[in-house]
Amino acid sequence: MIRPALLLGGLLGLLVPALPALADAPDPNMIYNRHCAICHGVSRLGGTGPALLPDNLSRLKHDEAVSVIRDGRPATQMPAYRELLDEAEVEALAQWIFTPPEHEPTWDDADILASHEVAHPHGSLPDTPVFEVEDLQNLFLVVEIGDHHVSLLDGDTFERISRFPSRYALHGGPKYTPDGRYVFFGSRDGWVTKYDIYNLEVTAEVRAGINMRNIAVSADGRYVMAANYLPHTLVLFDARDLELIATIPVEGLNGDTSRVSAVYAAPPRNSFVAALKDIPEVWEIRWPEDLAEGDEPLVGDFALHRMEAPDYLDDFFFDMEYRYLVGAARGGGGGLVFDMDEERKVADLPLEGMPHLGAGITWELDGRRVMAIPHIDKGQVSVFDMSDWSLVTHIETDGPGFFMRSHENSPYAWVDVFFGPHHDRIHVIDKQTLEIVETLIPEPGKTAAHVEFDRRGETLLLSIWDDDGYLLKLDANTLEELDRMPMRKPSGKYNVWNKTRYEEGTSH
Ligand code: DHE
Repeated sequence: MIRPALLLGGLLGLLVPALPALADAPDPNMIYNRHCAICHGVSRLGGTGPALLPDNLSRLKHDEAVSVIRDGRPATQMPAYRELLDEAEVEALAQWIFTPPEHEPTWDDADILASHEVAHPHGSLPDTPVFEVEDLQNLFLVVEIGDHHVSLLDGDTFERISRFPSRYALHGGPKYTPDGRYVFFGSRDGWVTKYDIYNLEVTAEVRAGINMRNIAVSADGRYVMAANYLPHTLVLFDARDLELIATIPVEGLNGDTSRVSAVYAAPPRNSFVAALKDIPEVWEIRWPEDLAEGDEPLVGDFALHRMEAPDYLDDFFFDMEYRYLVGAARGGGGGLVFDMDEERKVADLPLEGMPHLGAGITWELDGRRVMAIPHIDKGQVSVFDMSDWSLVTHIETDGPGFFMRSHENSPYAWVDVFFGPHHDRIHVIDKQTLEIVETLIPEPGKTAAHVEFDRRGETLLLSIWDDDGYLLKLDANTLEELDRMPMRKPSGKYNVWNKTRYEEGTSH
């Protein structure tokens, strides 16, 4: 059984203190308190603006930080400070936000509870959608990271039904309830947002941590689990109004605490499975199966099962039955297959470098099931036979890739070339011959990445990953261009049907 929420704050220890400011040099701490703290929060933890801590800013380059402080960020509440701060002050501030704070910040149950807001209690909004579409299961959500918005599209007409602001820097796939009515978003800063698609309204929000990786929703749609890097916790919520059920401190059998790389729902097992970055264990948390509709879930209803893993495992891919997990060993030590029923390693996979297992997909090839995964540091897609985990082939690509996608009804698998000089290319792989049959360059110089199919696998959307980007709509069979839909740096797209049915061509 999980212990009731324990907090790690006091145990986390100190980080390297910031260097004292030189005489006459601008004092970024003072500048921050005067100009920034009101939005970005005391201790840089975030408020209406994002948290300004090095780990939360890992995707922002120093020069971008300078220009955001100086010139502001269009379409957000971040104003330009060029009139108020001189160049040296802007520079000092930009450097300082990338410096670890003197004391590692904490986020405990009191903080979680204080952040919790319910705009529309569960069941208080009408059950009939406020818009008309042919098929509610064929909707798409598109995350636009350029100005932190989300668009809702009709998957038949591809008309935009709504566009609404999101928390800063959503990451990972939004997770739908099984009926597709509600969706939960997770932000890098730890915010979990519940959105009612039928009413086009945010219904509840809560901040689960300071630096969060992703969220998962139980197969029955009743629980949401958040995975944090900081603090070292998993946080469990009641999905109805995002009420806190428990904070689970992640501490290994050896006494070390660990960041959580990601948490996944494993529907056939009625459990959440967590990948732990710093301890060689896999955690499984079973949700209660027999709770009546109106019953309040209690901490004791959830069972934590720790499995000792043969290595530090990061980033998971699961077989369709959720018996086996494929994990990447820490530090590029290859991949391995772990049997969660027998709690033992059953195979090593020849995966050097950094496979992106979370982006893996599967399909049938000559009567056997294969899985394919791209690599973040190598121009290669690796294909394995899942019956005996033998290598089928490595498909050479034009550079390291991030995302793969296909659909049961599509003959093709798509992989981008996210990194390196050829990031504007996207490969189309024939799922039977395992050969690249087409390489598209939709917009020379601009990253083309992340594909999502409509529920039937007939039409697909591809992101042109740019502030002035767009979604390219293509015929999934002929690859003919059908439309371009302007979007602000569209990243992931998520079709309700494909996601709620755990379609084989999509990441889970
Ligand atoms: Fe992601 C999913 C980890 C960087 C965009 N990313 C995921 C998931 C994990 C993960 C574990 C699956 C969680 C889920 O969907 O619930 N991502 C990581 C990293 O470790 C990495 C390499 C480094 C990091 O900073 O965290 C990383 N990811 C990025 C980016 O830089 C991307 C391109 C832009 C961004 O928004 O930060 C990015 N990651 C995405 C997207 C998904 C994702 C769009 C969902 C893909 C899907 O189709 O489901």
